[in-house]
Parts: sequence; C-alpha cells; structure tokens
Amino acid sequence: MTQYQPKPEHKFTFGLWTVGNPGSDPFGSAVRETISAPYIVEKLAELGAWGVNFHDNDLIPADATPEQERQIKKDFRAALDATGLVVPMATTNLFKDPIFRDGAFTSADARVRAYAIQKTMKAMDLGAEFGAETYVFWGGREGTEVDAGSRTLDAMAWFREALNFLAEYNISQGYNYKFALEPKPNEPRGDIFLPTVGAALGFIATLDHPEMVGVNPEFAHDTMAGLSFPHAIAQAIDAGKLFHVDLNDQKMGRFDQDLRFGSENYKSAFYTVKLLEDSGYQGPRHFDAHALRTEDYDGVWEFARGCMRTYLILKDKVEQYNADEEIQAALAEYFVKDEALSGLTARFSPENAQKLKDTSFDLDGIRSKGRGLEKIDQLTAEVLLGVRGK
Ligand code: GLT
Ligand code: MN
Ligand code: MN
Repeated sequence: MTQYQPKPEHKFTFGLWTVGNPGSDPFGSAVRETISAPYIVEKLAELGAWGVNFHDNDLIPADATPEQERQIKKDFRAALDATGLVVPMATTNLFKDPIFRDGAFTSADARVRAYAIQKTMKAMDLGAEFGAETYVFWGGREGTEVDAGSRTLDAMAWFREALNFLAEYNISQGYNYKFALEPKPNEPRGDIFLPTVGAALGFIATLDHPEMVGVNPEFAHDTMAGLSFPHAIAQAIDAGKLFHVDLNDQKMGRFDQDLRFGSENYKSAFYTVKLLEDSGYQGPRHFDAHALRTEDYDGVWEFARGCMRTYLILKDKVEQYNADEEIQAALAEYFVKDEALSGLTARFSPENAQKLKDTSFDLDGIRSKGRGLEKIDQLTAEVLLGVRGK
C-alpha cells in the first residue's frame, strides 16, 4: 500500500550495523555476507529512509591504512551525495576490541580510559566530517560480572571525567554535538553501569555541561528488564532530554533481541509512537534492530521496510485514536477537572495551603467510582486490531 510508504520527511534512520548485521551470535557464525556502506546507503535510500548512522569502525575498519580510509570516505560520501541520505548520528565502538574487556571510560586501567577518550575524539571528528549532530554513548562494556575489583564508585567518577573532557572537546572543535547516553541493564556485561533512563538522567545532572547531554533510550533495553519503555521515554521527554531514540522490539526477560520494530509488543509500540508524535519529538526515528538470523538479504530489506511501515501504521492509529469521539469522551471523563482545586495546588502560598487544609472532599463519592480504564483500553485495542471505522 502506497499509504504507508516511508519518505525522508519521516526521519527514519538505520545504523550501518543494523541492516549490515551478518547474523552471527555467541553460538554461531555469520549467515550473511558482509555488505559495503555505499550499498547500504543505496538500499536504505531506495526504501525511503532519511539517514544512516555509524560507529567509527562500521565505516573505517580498525586496521584500515590511511589510503584505505581515504577511499572508504570518498565512496561513502559519493553514495550519500547520490542518494541524499544524511548522517544524523555517530558513535564509537568501545566494546569490540579486547582492550575494552573490563570497561572503556570506566576501566580500572588508566591507559584504557585514556585510549577510550582518544578513540572517541577521533570518532567525533569522523562523525562531524559527515554532518552528524547527535553523538551516542552506549557503554556496553562499562560494568561488571563480579564486583571483586570494587571499582563501582570510581567508575562513576571516571565516566563523569570522560564525558566532561569530551564535552569540552566538542566545544573547542565547534562540533555542536548533542550527546545522548544510551542505558542498558545488562549484556554484554552482567550489570552495566547507569542501567536505566532514570539512572542516566540522574547522572547527567552531575556533569559540567548537563545541557549538552540527554538520553537515547532503546525499546529492547527497558523491555529486557521488564520495565515499561513508554514510561522511560515519557520521563525523558518530560526532562527535555529525549535527544535520540532506538526503536526495535523485544520479549521480556530475554537476551537483547533487537527485533523488528512493532513485531512483538503492539501496545507498547503504539504508546511509544503516540508519545513521540504527540510530544512533537523532532529527532530521528532510529531503528537499532536487525533481521532474524534465519534470513538472507531479501529478508533484511523486508525487515527494514517493516520497521518503517509499522511505525507509519501506528502513527496512523494514533491519529485515529486522537480523533475517535468515543475514546475522547471516555478520556474526558477519566481526566477529572476541578479548576478551583488545581488553582490551589498549582503553586504553594500560605493562603493556598490554608485553603487546601480547609477544603472538604467528597471522599466516599470519589472512592466508589471506577476509573473507566477497561473501556478505554478495549477501545484502544479495537483501534489497533483494525475494527473501529475511521
Ligand atoms: C550495539 C548496541 C546498541 C547501541 C549501538 C550504539 S551498538 O548494537 O546493542 O544498543 O545502540 O553503540
Ligand atoms: Mn539492543
Ligand atoms: Mn541501541
């Protein structure tokens, strides 16, 4: 259906590491051949994506010679120019090299910490060269399996030191990046530092440049831990800190599956899209997911198309929900308004406090009335199941 055709204006992005994922896992080798960055750019543009993101080593292999690096950049640039695809986000691979086996910014080895900062500065240079505006920090190796080294408290200080250093580097180079911390509870480490959106937000407030730093929540990461992704992004939006978002899907309590967006938890995916659309989020809709290992490249492009189509279908459902008279009437009852009381509680004053103390409530009346959520939830389900007319 052309109705759900992705277009650049929808701001859909993929990482080179997502559609380029060859399907290896801890128990099995790759099932798909490696494809080049220019080819990925071409395919994503054909499918209607807006942009492509990368880790430094997705684009430039760690062992590339300067000559190879020049050629890779030239070919990548040519593919971007030919297709109009943009690079909105870049990041650093601080997890693959064995040097990061016990952390990067939070390694107990000062040499590793310094090298991680050096590698990130170079990766920031690379991202800026291609116009990236958001810089993601996913600390996959920043954590522990055993706390035997007792570095948990130092780790926070070292993480802060690294981000403060890199924020100043950002300013000194005039890159104007927004930094986005990506929380994850575990995997590959047993316990990753700053495991949730709330933990990251608390930490950001302790940095030298908190205004530069926000979060990049990922659907799978909260879902793995049994947490609500819509609640996590709502908190990020409320804090003015939703700088980027990683959309995918996941079964609760599993390893990080990075499934096609909307393939598993329809209702949470719907509320995710609703929050992004209703709040006026302007950033990229990034799919940090990959095709099932069962698939060949036909399946990979089906997967990529599916992520975008499902987003657009859910966006359509959000519009339908927002315009549905019965749902809106039920919501109007749910949100009980009382101008006089809201006026009292909006701001403290000694007068308001006294008036509030003197107020008597119809407690039994309030207690005895149900909230009507069964009806609202069923109506929502019926919108999603496609049985309510527009
Ligand atoms: C890795 C991780 C993702 C992060 C990527 C950015 S790398 O694939 O699982 O959640 O967003 O570093
Ligand atoms: Mn993930
Ligand atoms: Mn991610």
